[in-house]
Amino acid sequence: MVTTLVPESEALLLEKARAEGITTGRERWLAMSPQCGFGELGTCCRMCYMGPCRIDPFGDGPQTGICGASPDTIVARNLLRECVGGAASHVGHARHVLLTLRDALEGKAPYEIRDEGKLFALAARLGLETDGRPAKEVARELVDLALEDFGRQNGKLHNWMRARAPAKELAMWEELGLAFSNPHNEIETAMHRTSMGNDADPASLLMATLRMGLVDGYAGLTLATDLQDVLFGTPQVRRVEANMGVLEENSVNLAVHGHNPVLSEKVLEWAVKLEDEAKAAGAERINVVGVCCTGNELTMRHGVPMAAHNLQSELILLTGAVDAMVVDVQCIWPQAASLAGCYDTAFITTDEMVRIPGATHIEFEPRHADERAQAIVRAAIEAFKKRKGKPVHIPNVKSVGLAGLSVETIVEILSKVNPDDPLKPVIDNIVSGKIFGAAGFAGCPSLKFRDTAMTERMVKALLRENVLVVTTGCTAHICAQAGFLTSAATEEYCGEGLKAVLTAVGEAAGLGAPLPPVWHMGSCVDNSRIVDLLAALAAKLDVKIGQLPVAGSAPELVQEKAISIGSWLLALGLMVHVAPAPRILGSPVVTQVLTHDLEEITGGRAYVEYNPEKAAAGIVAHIAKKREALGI
Ligand code: NFS
Ligand code: SF4
Repeated sequence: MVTTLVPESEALLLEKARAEGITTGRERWLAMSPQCGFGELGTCCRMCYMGPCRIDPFGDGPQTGICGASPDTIVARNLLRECVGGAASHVGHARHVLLTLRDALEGKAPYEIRDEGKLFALAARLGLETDGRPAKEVARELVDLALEDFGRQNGKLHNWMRARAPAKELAMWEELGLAFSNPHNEIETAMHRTSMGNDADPASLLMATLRMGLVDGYAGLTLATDLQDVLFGTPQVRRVEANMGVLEENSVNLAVHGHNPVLSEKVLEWAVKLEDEAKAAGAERINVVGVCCTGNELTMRHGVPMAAHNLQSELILLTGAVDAMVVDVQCIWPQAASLAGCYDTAFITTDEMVRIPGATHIEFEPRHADERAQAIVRAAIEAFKKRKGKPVHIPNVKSVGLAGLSVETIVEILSKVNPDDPLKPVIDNIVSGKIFGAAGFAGCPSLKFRDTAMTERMVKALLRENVLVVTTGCTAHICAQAGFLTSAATEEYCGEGLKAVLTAVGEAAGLGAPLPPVWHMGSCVDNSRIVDLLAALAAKLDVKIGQLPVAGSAPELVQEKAISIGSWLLALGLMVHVAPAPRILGSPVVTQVLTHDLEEITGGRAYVEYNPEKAAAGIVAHIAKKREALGI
């Protein structure tokens, strides 16, 4: 019997759903169980219409597909296609931000450069002349370099990767044939490669998977984060609130959900500008709250409350207090639109590519951003008028915490300890063992692991062992809700060494309290910030990232995007913990390579463990091994 830890706030809303005859993901998941074993093992092939083919894992039935494809081929092809799905999402996101910046520079979209410092720093890394030049001129050249990456057909190295990848790793990737030129070519080739009758060699398919991880890393995550900082500003530390209790009964509650700050920044801007209209409608104010990653974007840059992670995107609607949920791309459950229809909630889709039955569509393109954002905010005010005076069920729970820890802010905080060499105190404390190591927690909340609090228990177990934790994505929401982004968490959960370091840094930085033990570094695209931080530490020690005493974890894997981000981390040489197992176990070769042999090639290794305490212990053991190899 597993002890379930459904938070009280969620339990009440789930009960409300049952009473109202509404199903949530939980019921749909139970109805789906047991889930298909062939699917879980990755040995179901649908690449052609002689199939679908599936491999009998017990050895009695077919051991190859009708065309003779082995389970290794089938699994490796499926994995690469998952990776393509993830990379395409992030590359699409980054390209959208890029085109917005281009349009803004041409005076065609109402956005401006908010962070010239970041622009000039990036431009310098890309080899552009910056001295004494106007920001706009430099930005135009920066945009051209990024656009060139999407059109190049001469096979030359991707500009952004060349400028942003750590040198030692880039050299390794070029040697291994993992460097890429044009992300769109890679995505096309991967789909071509995996279609019926092409690549059947698991080794070559796995290399393509790692290369797709790099496409995600540099043409997706890094490009998106870099340009978002230029357009919207580099995040600064701020105090934020989290959980569904941030909704306000008497305000217009406008939830932004999805990923792209090009939309949510404008919605926030107009929510402030149109506040008087909300007041005229009888509301106290307009309360913009964040769901999932676009929530993290606004949290990091403006301190907007983090209302809900992905799994709570249904629950928050059950409160009846959300006047509008406006969504852009990725992680949006179609069910949310139907659920919104049970209340006075306006469910608004905005991207031409994301249409959901039951939703109101207000197409949002950057060129008409102001006009469309006003329409969205006004739709929320109209919905509030209908909802006003009706009972709502806002759970009385919220937590507080610090967010906004971009690499720039972390360096700024550390420079209070050592102005000349900000990273030195971290390195010294790693060497002394006070900080045993660090772990990056990214990804989603999964129904399969929420009730046993997989993420929270892993984080607690690691902090006890003096492992510092950084986090992004919906995992950051989980950590915020658990109270991990606070000074109190340092006192409560950290081992003595880590506690001492965080206390000293907190004092030096003028917080008057310890620094939190879990650092909120942003959205899922902001995993690029984590890699930047690791790259800076590795460069200082003159080692590869894979030699550092660190590991990554997607403790509650849901999305294909986690597969592509994970592939980037594996290419970088990191150990990546994941649960549940990726769909590879039906292939002895793929399983062996990803969990063992890869360590000899890039240094990376996938590690599957479903038990939170054991998973944390596995990470600690890995960190210990890395420390030993470094002689510390
Ligand atoms: Ni990341 Fe963000 Fe959340 Fe998971 Fe979805 S919002 S991009 S995929 S569910 S963390
Ligand atoms: Fe079956 Fe081969 Fe077709 Fe896949 S490609 S469905 S294994 S025949």
